[in-house]
Amino acid sequence: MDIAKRCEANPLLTPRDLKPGIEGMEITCLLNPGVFRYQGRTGLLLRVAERPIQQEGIISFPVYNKEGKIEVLSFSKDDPELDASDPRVIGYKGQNYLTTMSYLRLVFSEDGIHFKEDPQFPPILGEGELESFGIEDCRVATCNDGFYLTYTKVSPVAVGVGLIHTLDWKGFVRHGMIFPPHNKDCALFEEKIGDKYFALHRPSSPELGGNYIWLAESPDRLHWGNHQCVAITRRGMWDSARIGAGASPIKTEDGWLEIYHGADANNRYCLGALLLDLNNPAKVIARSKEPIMEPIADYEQTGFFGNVIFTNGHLVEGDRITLYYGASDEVICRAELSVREILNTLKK
Ligand code: MAN
Repeated sequence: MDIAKRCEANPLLTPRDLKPGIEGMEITCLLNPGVFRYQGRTGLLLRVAERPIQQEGIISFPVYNKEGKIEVLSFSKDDPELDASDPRVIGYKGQNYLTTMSYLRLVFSEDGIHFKEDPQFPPILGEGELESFGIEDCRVATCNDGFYLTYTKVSPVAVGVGLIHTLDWKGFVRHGMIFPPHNKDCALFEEKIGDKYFALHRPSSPELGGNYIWLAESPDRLHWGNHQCVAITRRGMWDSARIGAGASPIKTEDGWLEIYHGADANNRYCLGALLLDLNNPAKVIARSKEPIMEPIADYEQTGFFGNVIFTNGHLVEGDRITLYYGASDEVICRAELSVREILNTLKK
C-alpha cells in the first residue's frame, strides 16, 4: 500500500528550472538528490544530467576525454550496430555509453519546497578517468565530523562507489573509489556501531548472485571488509530484478529503518523498507511485502524513464520523514512518511 503523502507542489524542480552547467548542453533530467541541513536551510545535492540538443537522425552525448575536457560523441540512429532501446544507455559495437552526462549541483531552501541555487556553492563535477561518464545519485551522510558523500562513479571501465568529505560545501576532499565495480547505492550509517563504521552497498554479480543489498564495516570509512549479504531480490514480487539502499538508515527503537528501492523485470521502481537489528545490522528483522510507495502520480509514470520512484535522501524529525525523490528519472519531488506507519506495515 502506498503510504506516502506527496507534496502538492510536486514536481518541485524540473530540468527547465536550472540553466545548463556544461557549455552547449541542455539539461535532460534532474534526479535523485542527496539531502542535508546546512546553516538553517535544507540542501539538495541534485544529480543533473545533460546532453547536446539532439539533431534529427543522430544520437549525441558528452564524455570527458583523457585531458579532462568535455567531448561530444555521435552515432547515426540508423547504424545497425547501434542499440538505443534504453533511453539511458547506448550500446555500440560491444561498448556501453550513457545518453547523458551527470554531475552534482546544490540547491537550497528555507521551507523545504522552494529551492534555489546559491552562487557561493560550486557544483561537483566528474574528475579523472573513473568519472569520465559522470557522477550520480549522491547520498549525504551527516556525521559528527562533517558530511560524507557516497556516489556512483561511471566510466567505460566501471560503475563503482566514490567517497567525498566536506565540512562547508565549498572545499571537498576526494577519497577515490571505496567500493570497486560493479557497485552503487552506497548508504553510510551516520554513527558508529560499537567501534566500527557501517555501510549498505549494492554489488552486482553477473553469474551466481544478483543485484542485492550488502553490509560492510570499516575502521575509517575508507577500507571496507566483513561483507555480508542482507537482502536479495524476490521472484514474482515488486523487487524481483534489482534492489538498492536509499539514504542513511534511520535509527529507531525497533532497529535501523532503511528505505530502499526495488525494481521488477519491467524496470518499475518502487520503495520498500528494511528493518535491521540495532547492534547487528546484518540481521534483518523485517522487510516490506508490498511497496510503501509506488509510481502512481502522472509525473512518476511518464517522463524520461517512466514508472520510476528513486530516493537517496531524506530528513527525519521525530516521526516525520521528509523524503525527496526522483520521479521518472526527470523531475525532483517530495513526499512525507511516518516512521511509525512504516514500522506498522512491517509488523503485519
Ligand atoms: C543505469 C541507470 C542509469 C545510470 C547508469 C549508470 O543504466 O541507472 O541512469 O546512468 O546505470 O549508473
